[in-house]
Amino acid sequence: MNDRRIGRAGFLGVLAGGVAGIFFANDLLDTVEEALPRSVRSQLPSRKWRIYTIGDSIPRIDPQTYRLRITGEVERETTLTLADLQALPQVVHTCDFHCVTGWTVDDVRWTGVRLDEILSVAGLQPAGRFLQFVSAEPGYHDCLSLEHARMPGVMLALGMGDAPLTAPHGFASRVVIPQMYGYKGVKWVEEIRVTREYRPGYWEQHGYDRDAWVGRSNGYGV
Ligand SMILES: Nc1nc2c(c(=O)[nH]1)N[C@H]1C(S)=C(S)[C@@H](COP(=O)(O)O)O[C@H]1N2
Ligand SMILES: [Mo]
Repeated sequence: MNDRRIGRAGFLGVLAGGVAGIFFANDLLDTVEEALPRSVRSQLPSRKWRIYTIGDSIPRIDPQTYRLRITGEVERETTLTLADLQALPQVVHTCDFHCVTGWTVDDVRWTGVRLDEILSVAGLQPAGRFLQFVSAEPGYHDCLSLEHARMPGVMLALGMGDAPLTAPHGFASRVVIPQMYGYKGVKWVEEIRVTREYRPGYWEQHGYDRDAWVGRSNGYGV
């Protein structure tokens, strides 16, 4: 597989091969959109979420038993409950959301916790340079440098709009990186591993860029 420029067909081909779940909110509208040339489609008003999983069901996480583990290059491996996360300083950030396959949702209001706040609970070791986010969905994970984890708006989101995340959108927590495509934003996060080396994420193992800059990666503009 071409490792730099994978078109929409390539992405969907991989999805089909991996029996991924795509749940369309409105199949008819999608079909119409798909039939249009990309140049026209990109001018349509926005638009709606597609819910993605790599498995065949949506993980259902119990708020009472949910735990986030902070492991690896930290001073103390730490386990946080949802209440612990909610007790950390909360931030709000509104930004557009872009999937690399070409769909966008405008003005998403995320609420959550900056990654540095979470790391400060466990204490970073100097050798730690990357954060690997591991999903409760088996097989899905991604990785981010500490430098990129400190960009504006980057957070572990607990809420979308005025409400907690819904299960399809990643309850209890998901990664938000406004500057990068959606595949970097792991849903159903249950572990943050601080690592010395970059560990390529699920889509990166299928040829996608590790730094998924919106508009500059994978041959897509927005
Ligand atoms: N665990 C997990 N996280 C994931 C995915 C996934 O399949 N599994 N898909 C990613 C991709 S490609 C996108 S575009 C967004 C989609 O977010 P949504 O499902 O809330 O619309 O989730 C990202 N996070
Ligand atoms: Mo995506």
